[in-house]
Amino acid sequence: MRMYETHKIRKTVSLDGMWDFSAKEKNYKMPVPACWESHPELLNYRGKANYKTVINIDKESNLRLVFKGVSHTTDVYFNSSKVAHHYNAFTPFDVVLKNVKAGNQEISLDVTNEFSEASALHKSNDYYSYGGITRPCGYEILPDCYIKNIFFTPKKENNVWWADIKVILENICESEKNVTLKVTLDDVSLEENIIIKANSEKEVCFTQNFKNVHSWTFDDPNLYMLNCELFENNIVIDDLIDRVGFRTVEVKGEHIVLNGRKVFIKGFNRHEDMPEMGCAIPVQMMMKDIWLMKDMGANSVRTSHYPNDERFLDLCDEVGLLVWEENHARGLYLPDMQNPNFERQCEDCIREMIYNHYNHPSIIIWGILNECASETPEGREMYKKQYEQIKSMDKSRPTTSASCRYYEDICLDMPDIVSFNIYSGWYFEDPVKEEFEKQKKWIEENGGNNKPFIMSEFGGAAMYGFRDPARRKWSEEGQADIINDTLSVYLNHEKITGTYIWQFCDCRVTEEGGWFGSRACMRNNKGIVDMYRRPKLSYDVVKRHYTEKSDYLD
Ligand code: ADA
Repeated sequence: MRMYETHKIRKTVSLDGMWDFSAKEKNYKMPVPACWESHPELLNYRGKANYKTVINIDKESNLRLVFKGVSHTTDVYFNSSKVAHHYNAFTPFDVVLKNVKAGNQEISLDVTNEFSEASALHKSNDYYSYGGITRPCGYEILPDCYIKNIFFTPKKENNVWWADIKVILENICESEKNVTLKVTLDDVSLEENIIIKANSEKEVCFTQNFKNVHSWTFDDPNLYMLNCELFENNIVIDDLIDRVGFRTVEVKGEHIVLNGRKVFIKGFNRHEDMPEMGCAIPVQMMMKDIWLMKDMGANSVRTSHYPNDERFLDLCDEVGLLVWEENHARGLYLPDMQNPNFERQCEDCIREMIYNHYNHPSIIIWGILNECASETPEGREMYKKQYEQIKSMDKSRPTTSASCRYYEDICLDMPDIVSFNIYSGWYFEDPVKEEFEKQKKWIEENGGNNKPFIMSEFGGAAMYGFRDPARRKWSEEGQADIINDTLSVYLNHEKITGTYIWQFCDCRVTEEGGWFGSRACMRNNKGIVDMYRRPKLSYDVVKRHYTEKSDYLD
């Protein structure tokens, strides 16, 4: 499920493989993880389906079922009893089942990718909501008392690295437990004896310095294994290993500061999408995307518009690609935000995103609510709640939101970083610099002054292979011109601290909802590479600009 071993003690079993699958009153075998749209009879299927598999447990045990992503809504059954309901394709969830008897056990998932009022975030949109168990899944055998999670927060004091380490333990049995927690990182080992009441959770906190570690930076991404082990009567009963890095990210005036140095973010927006595979992207293709982005000189990726596969985040940690990760919400107007499920579904998404992704050093920004109703007082309340929720879970990273509510946004005082999506040369006719400066002046007068500013989306569409000496819109030449004109201004403007090109690769869009009118071939064609990752003419333009621009501003 991850790019490194997360347990050496706890037994973990992958459930990736072939599952029994039924949809449209037919039975199939379906690979997991995969989107069902990969099957020739389900290419456009928006509906319900069922997945089943059987596991064998050799002795009575506690089980933890783990699903890293099911698109987009599922009810999980264990031997016909419903044990979980989960909404949102893009966040992981788990189910703990106590005292499961030895023998065969059936796991069954009813899954739907349908749009209705029940789904406030997955809806007809400028990307595709696929169906299926689209990310890895598995189960674990848990002892009665186990390590539920670890939160690692690095900090630097007087030139020495420190970290706050919070470990969450859970006792799922009916009696009190007396355990010892041992945490090891590099040459440091910490230990604590803990009494934990029946059926309860306990937080164990350490603050520790680490004299011999090296910083995680995007040009030298040093990673360390954080090994937590739990002992009962001197016998190890459980473990949880996470991988961490020592880095700080701060906002200072108009700058983003990584490990004390002002950085310039050169990024791409990326959808998790590929022909044939939909959003269930294999690791080697994730890596190819990273190679391509890095080849063009990028140092960052924005996970537009939802939390990403943890393996992708692991790879970003490994190669030093900075990540803006955001909750799931794109282009929602006030009536969409007033869907009775909206607030709860956003809250769940943010909680699951931060709870699971907190330790990735590559994540330097939490984003929310891309292009939502930030121009309305009702919308402002929801932005406020979401920023507060993020800060209550993580004070160590700045927040932002990509806005398109030009001259109307009333939320610019709230995020740490102001971000705007401005499509000069595509949706906007005015010259790039004038358009930006007009908007920036307004932003500064309306709550967004003295904060870093990120150009979070800009670009234009090009159909791969449509070459046009007249350099018109939709041609590769036309796109290359837009990218050249915008990057020439944005990379050299003292008021801009980062750019995310819209977008890395072309992506499939939903057919319903009128998208066909502006999205040739049912795709958003603003990719610098097409959906097969073939470079368009603008590839070299980005590469020239991004590689010439330094990562650091000081
Ligand atoms: C918006 C939106 C993107 C995409 C883009 C476009 O800025 O945030 O998801 O739809 O517009 O291509 O128009």
